[in-house]
Amino acid sequence: MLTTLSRDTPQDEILAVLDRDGGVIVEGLLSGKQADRLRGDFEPHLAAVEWSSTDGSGPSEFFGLRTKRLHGLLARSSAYGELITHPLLVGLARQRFSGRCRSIRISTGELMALGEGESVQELHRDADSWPFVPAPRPPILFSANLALTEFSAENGATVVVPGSHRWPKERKPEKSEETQAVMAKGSALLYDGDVIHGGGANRTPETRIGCYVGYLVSWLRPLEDHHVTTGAEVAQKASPEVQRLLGLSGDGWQVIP
Ligand SMILES: O=C(O)CCC(=O)C(=O)O
Repeated sequence: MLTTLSRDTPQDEILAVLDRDGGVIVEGLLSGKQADRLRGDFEPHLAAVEWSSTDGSGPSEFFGLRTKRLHGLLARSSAYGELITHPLLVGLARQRFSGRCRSIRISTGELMALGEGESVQELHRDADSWPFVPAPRPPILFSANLALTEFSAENGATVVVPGSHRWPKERKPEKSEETQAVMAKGSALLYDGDVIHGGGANRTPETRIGCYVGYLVSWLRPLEDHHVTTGAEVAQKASPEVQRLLGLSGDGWQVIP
C-alpha cells in the first residue's frame, strides 16, 4: 500500500514515508481549480498530437501505444512555472538531496496522457536513466506525478512497488507487491528515482492525465534540454527561480554579436 498524507503534513514526515516506501501520495497538492487550469492550458496541445506520440517522435513500446506525451511545458502553460516552484516540492527535493549537491535542477517535465486501451507499462526505475551512477546509489532523482484527472485503478493510476527503491537490482516484483497510486485530481504521487513503477492500464473510455516533474541533483545532466523545449522568448520572461530550476542561464539564448 502507498500512504496518503495531506499537503499540510510536516515535510519531515512526508520524507520519512518516502524514505521508507519509496513513494507517497500527497493529497490536494494543488486545488482542483489549479489542476483544471493546467489541464486547460495543455488540452489544445494534446489535441494537436496523435496517440502514441512523444512530441511527435513516433510510437514507442516503452512509452505506450495509446499515450500522448508532451515536453516544453513552460511554453505551454505559465501555471507550470508555479507547479515546479511549489514550495512543498522544492522543499522536499532540497531536503531529500541535502548534503549531496549544491542545487537542484528539473530533469524533465512531461505531460503523460494515457488513453482508452493503454496497457500496463514495463515497470522500471527512472534513475536508471543515469546508469553510470551504479545502484545502490544515494537519492539522485525525486519525482512528482500530479494528477490532472482522477487516477483510478481502472484508468491507469501509476503502478508502484513500495519498498523497491532498496531492493537489489536483480529482484523482480511479484504481482502481490504492486499497488496503484489511486488519487483525486490535484493530488500527487511523490517518488524516489529508484522505486519500481510504471503507467497503469487504462480500461476506461476516459483519458488519464498526469503532469510529471523530476527534480535532479545538479551534478547530473537533465534528460530534457529546456533551452530547446522552452524557447528563448518564454525563457527570458520566466522568474529567476524557474530559470534556475530549468537551467535557463542567459548565455543559452543570447546571440554572439
Ligand atoms: O504514466 C505514469 O503514471 C508513469 C509513466 C512512467 O513511469 C514513465 O513513462 O516513465
